[in-house]
Amino acid sequence: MGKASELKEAALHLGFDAIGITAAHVPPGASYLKEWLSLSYQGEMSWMARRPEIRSDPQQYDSLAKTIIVAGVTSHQTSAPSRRGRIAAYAQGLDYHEILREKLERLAQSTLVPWGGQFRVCVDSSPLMEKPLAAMAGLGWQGKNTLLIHAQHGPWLMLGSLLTNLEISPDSPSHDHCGTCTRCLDACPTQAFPKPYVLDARRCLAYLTIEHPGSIPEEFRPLIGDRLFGCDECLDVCPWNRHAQQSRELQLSPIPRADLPEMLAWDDTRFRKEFRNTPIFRLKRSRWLRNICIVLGNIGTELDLPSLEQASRDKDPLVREHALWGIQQIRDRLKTERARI
Ligand code: B12
Ligand code: SF4
Ligand code: SF4
Repeated sequence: MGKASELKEAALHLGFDAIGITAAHVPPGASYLKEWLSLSYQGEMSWMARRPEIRSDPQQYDSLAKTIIVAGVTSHQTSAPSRRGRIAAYAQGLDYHEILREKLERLAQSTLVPWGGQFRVCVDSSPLMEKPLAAMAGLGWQGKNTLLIHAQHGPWLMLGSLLTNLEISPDSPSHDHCGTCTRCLDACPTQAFPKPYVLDARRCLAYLTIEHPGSIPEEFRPLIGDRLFGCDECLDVCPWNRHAQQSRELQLSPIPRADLPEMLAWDDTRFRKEFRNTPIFRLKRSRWLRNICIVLGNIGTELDLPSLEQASRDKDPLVREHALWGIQQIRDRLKTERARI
């Protein structure tokens, strides 16, 4: 069996849902990164703007890299948790970074190392453009929502890579199958796509609820709806979901959560204890409570007012500000409802 086939068999054995191989070249479209940054679409993710020439060229990141093995695990969840407040599918269980990192490490130890190769594991946070590399490795194509669309798993693959100094025969790149579809562009609650295939992160609810550090601009707060963490709108509507199956990765299965008013009363120690090893942990208590206040402002009732009032006296000014907004939203709603009776 050739190296490529051996790698693929080992990857499927480890629970990866997709794997592809590409030479460590600059992916087509990488030059758009500079254009994207020049328009400030990265918002406050200043790490995205650091050394773009490295991010767009894997060999500038690791001069020994000859091959990139890109692998994915689907995060698709077919049932919705019963509690109020939605969390993006990829973040409902344990942290995918650790899950993928461990699998990639095991894949490398069982294949690349016995072949005499060196390797580097990259999951999300390394300066690489994972979607264009995955497309180059034949996993799928970058859709109009900018995500990597896999013919079977749709937009749900979470990606990770192995960079190696070995030469392994590459797969052929995939072609775009979006056709005339515009469902993701039409479904976006904030119109975050200035044009197909381009995302202005500053308008994206995933950015606003996860990456944005401070106060959330008021224009976006009602549009957040009941989203506590991330947004799956432009994934849910993709027709390439039709064959997508529930993730078989048990570590990504949804963890039961407390109700919103209960979490609003948690101190830092409790927050850390409850969310350790999950993607929510890196939000820290401040942003998590900020998000809960917005969601309660959008969907809460009179019964949620006491917990918001307590939060409006929190030691954290970000929490206080958003709690006051939430209270006002609920009161306005109650007033309108009473006027109607
Ligand atoms: C920064 C970032 C974000 C930002 C910006 C997203 C973005 N689209 O750039 C924010 C915080 C908004 C975000 C949100 C999400 N993210 Co994110 N994110 C990243 C990260 C770290 C870098 C992405 C990047 O390089 N962006 C820069 C832009 C320029 O790159 P690009 O989107 O590939 O750009 C291409 C096109 O836009 C096009 N293009 C750009 N300009 C132009 C101009 C013209 C004229 C044309 C024609 C084309 C064009 O060409 C570019 C190259 O192909 C990657 C991990 C990684 N290291 O790659 C994860 C990653 C992309 N995220 C991921 C996920 C899951 C999400 C969310 C689904 C999470 C959620 N449910 O809330 C959302 C989805 C939102 C969306 N529709 O993209 C996954 C995607 C997996 C997949 N199947 O595609 C990744 C790969 C993480 C991982 N390891 O799995 N993310
Ligand atoms: S994740 Fe949500 S807000 Fe962001 S681009 Fe997709 S639909 Fe729009
Ligand atoms: S919803 Fe349609 S346009 Fe958007 S990524 Fe899926 S197939 Fe492409």
